Amino acid sequence: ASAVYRLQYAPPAFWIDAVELTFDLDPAKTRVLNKMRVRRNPEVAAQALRLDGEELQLARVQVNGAGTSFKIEEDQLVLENLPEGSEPFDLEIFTTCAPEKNTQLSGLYVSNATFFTQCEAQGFRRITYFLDRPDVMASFSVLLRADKARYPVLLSNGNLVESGELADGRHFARWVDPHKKPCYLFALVAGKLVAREQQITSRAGKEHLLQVWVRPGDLGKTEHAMNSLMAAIAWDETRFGLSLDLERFMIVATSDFNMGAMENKGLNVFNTKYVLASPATATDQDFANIEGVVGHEYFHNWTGNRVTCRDWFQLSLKEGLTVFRDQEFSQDMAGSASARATRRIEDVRVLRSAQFPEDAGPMAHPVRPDSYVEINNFYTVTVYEKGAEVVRMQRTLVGGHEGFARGMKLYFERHDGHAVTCDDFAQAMADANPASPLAQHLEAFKRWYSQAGTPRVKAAGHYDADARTYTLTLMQSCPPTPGQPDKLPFVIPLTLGLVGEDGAALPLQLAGEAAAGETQRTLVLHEASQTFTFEGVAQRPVPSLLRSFSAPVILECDYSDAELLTLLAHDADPFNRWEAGQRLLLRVALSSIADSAEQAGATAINGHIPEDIVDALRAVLADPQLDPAFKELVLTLPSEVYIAEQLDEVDPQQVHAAREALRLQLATALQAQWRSAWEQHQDSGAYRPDAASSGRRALAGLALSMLCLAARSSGDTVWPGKAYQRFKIAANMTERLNALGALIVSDHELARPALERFHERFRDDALVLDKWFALQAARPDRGGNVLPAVQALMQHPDFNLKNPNRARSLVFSYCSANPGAFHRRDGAGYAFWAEQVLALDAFNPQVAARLARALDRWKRLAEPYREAARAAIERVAAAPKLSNDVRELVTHALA
Ligand code: HT7
Ligand code: ZN
Repeated sequence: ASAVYRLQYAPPAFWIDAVELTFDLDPAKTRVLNKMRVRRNPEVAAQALRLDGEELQLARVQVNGAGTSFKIEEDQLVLENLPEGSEPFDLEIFTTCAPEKNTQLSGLYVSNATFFTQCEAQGFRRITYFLDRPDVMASFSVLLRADKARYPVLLSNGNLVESGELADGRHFARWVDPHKKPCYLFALVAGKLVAREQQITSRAGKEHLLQVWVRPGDLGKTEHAMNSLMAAIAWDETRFGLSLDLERFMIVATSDFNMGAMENKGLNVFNTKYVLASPATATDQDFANIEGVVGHEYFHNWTGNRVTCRDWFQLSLKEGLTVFRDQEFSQDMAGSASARATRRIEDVRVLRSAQFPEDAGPMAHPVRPDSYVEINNFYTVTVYEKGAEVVRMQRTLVGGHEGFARGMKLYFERHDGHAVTCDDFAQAMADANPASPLAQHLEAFKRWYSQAGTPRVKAAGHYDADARTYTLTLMQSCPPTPGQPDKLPFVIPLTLGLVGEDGAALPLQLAGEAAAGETQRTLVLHEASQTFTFEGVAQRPVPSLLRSFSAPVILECDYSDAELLTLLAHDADPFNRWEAGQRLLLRVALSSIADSAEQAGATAINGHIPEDIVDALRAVLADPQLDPAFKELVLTLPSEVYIAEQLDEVDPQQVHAAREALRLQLATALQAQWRSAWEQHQDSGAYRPDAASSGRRALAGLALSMLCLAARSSGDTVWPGKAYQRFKIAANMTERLNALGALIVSDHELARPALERFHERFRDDALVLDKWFALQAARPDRGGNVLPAVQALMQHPDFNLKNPNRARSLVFSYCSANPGAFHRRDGAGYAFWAEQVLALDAFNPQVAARLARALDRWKRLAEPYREAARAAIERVAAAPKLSNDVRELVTHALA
């Protein structure tokens, strides 16, 4: 397949104003009658109508009620003899498809005897012939007909306008969507489902019916999803004045889904993982994820559905903005300033451990890509998470909440009901805030959309004690990325403070300014190098730069350990307090790796965190003023991926060994504090998933695993015994999994019976079984034992590669979340990866392509890993039959 280019965008030659779809649902052969009201686009030269279609059986085509000539060219139905002029005409197409054979889970498919659709990005063409592009927006009317006993519930977008009985035990339902939409937002669901219902009245006084549809046994696990939906609706009304524009809003859960969820208008389809939760079966993380994903999909109702993308290159227009909105929502739901900061740290951790590597690898692409072969490969952390940071920077550059709200208002005034571009969004933000730095630097700011790669900002400060000035020079650069050897400067909002050695927040007064007494401000970098001089600086400051991670950049600053310890102890910005701790630990990890590299072949690495750093971490752990969630983050070492990102050549085993050694040192050195942390943060009362309670459980969980780890080296059996006991009597899944994880991480013999009990108890709960598989795939490797265990689990009766959640729980957990076990010197992990990519690709290319990304960064691996990784990728590339999805990725990887 060939690439599509952003600059080749051309408006459609025809519009489809309205579509009436009739489905006769049958798993083996579903019949689809598609009646469209079509007209020529007067702004485009006359040409043939080319409709997209994939794996469809075509039975009939009629124009204005009469047969017509047509051609099939590749995956398009081509109609040349259409009425001329601007009058609309009726085009009727009758096709069939086979939902039960649809293993790709794109288009119309069957899961657990229920019909579902997934149309984004290009799944609608697998249902009927259509102009499958987001800038063609039509009114949809949908008639569903099916056997009533097997499919008692028939759902589609919009309002149910009619339903009733038909002959032969069949029934029907007609749904009309009051809003025009692109076909990627179409959905239908039919099966045996039940709903939790909630009637709400909006602030505007309108009544709405909310429904969460699930399989009958799952109704008891829908309360949190419903609460999250109600909270999201209220939040969007309060925060942005955006209300629900439908009488009915439905969420439906399916256990077979390629991604997390889908924002179809009024009928969101969700992976069960992001709907179902009970204290006994879901962790705090699951509860938080549900809140975030329910919010995300709901927020798309405005950012994505009311205003949609002109073409798929603009994907971040809806995804970056909606991730930003869901992150803000989750922060607001977290409550306290400290809990908000914790959420921010968590989001930045994802960005740095997933997006930064993407931006530095073969798949690096701008937030608004310039070309693609398979659009599904561009649902990436760059488009989503970096895209959200680009929106966040715009908020900073228009002065915060109020300026941003003004920009959003103008964006909707200008573009409601239209398909637009990332430029349109930034333009609205700037126009609504004409005096802002965003408006001043708009063209340069938009390089965040067009240039790939993570910028580096090098900071150098100089304090002149006599003049009481502090001069800060900031230099930016960005490494080359595929197809973009040279970069122009970015516009970087850099929020900073100056911290005195005594911990005081120093005033920030730039040369020539009147004293305002502010202790935090945002500088706007827009040149390759800029110097700022602060006056009236009474003592030597430690610069606290990039507070709250004000831009997605790598900040290089030659901090001494003492300076970082000052920030860790005193910075008023919780993000930078955490960051200082991470910098200290990263530095130690990197020097251990360098030492072990010098003693070639060394496998045992001793943790050597200097005593003053251990003391500082001890102080954090023991500080009664600090939130438990924050402590847990500070005491968690940088991930192996993040450590590896700092190296030019990576020996994953060395990275793993270095991190393990530091963990063991922290476990042992802080035993007394871990003990108190465990004792002080025991749950009492009913389970609540709020940020404060989750934070306590997170710290208790980390403490328990550290205590078990320390016990492992001392031979003590008390803590593993306690962990096993807690595992057995745990009051909720978070505690149970934390206890089980502590036994697994310390490789204690009690892990085996615990895993057996866990399986026995939860064997009928698919989402909990996923955790059971994931735990075993991500366990620490001892002498190469994880790969054979994973291979054995592939034969387990509960394993099923065809179910994406199960595949992710075992195969992805091993290949992507367990570097110490995956990167084997014998290359067997990579051979397993190649086998699984090919096996998945035969029936579900989207999922296969996700797994294919696990070896993106192979070129940085040291030998013997690099050669083995290359061989595995080449093996995939040489497969006789490969999807476009996987082909595009391996081609980039080998380029
Ligand atoms: N907008 C949704 C994207 C999505 C998707 C894309 C490709 C293939 C399958 C998919 N399922 C959902 C999800 C979201 O960002 O809200
Ligand atoms: Zn989204």
